[in-house]
Amino acid sequence: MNSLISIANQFTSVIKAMTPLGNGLINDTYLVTTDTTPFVLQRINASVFPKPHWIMENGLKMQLHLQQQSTIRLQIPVLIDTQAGEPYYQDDEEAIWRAQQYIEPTQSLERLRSFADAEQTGFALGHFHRLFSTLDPAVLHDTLPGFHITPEYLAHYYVIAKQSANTDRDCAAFIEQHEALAEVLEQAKHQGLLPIRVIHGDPKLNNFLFHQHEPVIVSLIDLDTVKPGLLHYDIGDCLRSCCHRVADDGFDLPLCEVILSHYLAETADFFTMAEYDFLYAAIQLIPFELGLRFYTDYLAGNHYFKVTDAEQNLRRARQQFRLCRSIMAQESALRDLIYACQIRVQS
Ligand code: GN1
Ligand code: MG
Repeated sequence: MNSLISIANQFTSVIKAMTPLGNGLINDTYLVTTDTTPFVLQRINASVFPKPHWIMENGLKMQLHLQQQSTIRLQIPVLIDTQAGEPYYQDDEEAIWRAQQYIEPTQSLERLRSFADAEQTGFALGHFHRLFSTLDPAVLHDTLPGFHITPEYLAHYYVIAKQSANTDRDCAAFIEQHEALAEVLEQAKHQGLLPIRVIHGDPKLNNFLFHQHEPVIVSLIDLDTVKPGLLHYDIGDCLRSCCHRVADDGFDLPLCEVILSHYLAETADFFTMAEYDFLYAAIQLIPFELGLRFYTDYLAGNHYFKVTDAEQNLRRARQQFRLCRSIMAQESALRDLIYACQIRVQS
């Protein structure tokens, strides 16, 4: 704790308390209470992000871009300099720490409470994409190379699986049976069918901050993976987290329809025909990809995602694969739903 406090002291002189914040699986996050404004302090996981200072450089470019936008309906947390005027602090072990604005009064949800929450989530993701649709993605660093490149996760899985004795037959069979999925978005990207845009990278439900007393989203946080990519990674990730029914790992179509229609209402004027065409593929792919990532990490000894026990990543993988099965079982209804949303926003 002593050293934590000395790190927080790099950003402020008076610290009243420091408490762990959120449920992130990668970085270490703390809420720092001071005698004035509280802030969020994070240690960036350098074994995941190869060049942590790029995250800060991207953050500054995003802030500049937002200052030029006229209507912004989401607060994007502002980075806070160290007392020495630096954008981050590097400790004796070379770990990078950064501070940012704590947005309140807000709460983050693990489950959507209502269709009104679903409307908000769809709108907020669409608004984020809209705000950054005019920022050239090439000006941003790729903070996490290979992120959401499913064929690379698959190739890595096969290397790890060969060396591991812990094989889970169901997971292994599921991956083999559906490995063709891995190519779909990357192929479309390489063929130039899907445009590269600025993406959030990790828009799962608990990264949307809802107002504490009103059913309104005020912020979208966790901007480490904002970088060039496909909107489809984000749409797939948002829907896999929001529409995941925990009781049976089923995919909730009515919630999906509400999220997607509010998302598309916000993005319709720049969303291309091909982007509509690949929506189903994305919704199916991202749970497959996350299951593959969890299962590979389980086989490799749990070095990437934080775990509480050695089997947690295996359980997480099974959940994602069940969710993926549920999506595939509802393919035709989901395709109809996507088409209905498309027609609605285009008419
Ligand atoms: C990781 O650390 P957290 O929870 O924000 C992961 C996401 C996964 C998510 C699953 C950089 O995000 O891709 O969807 O866990 N982030 C990274 O809970 O790998
Ligand atoms: Mg994250």
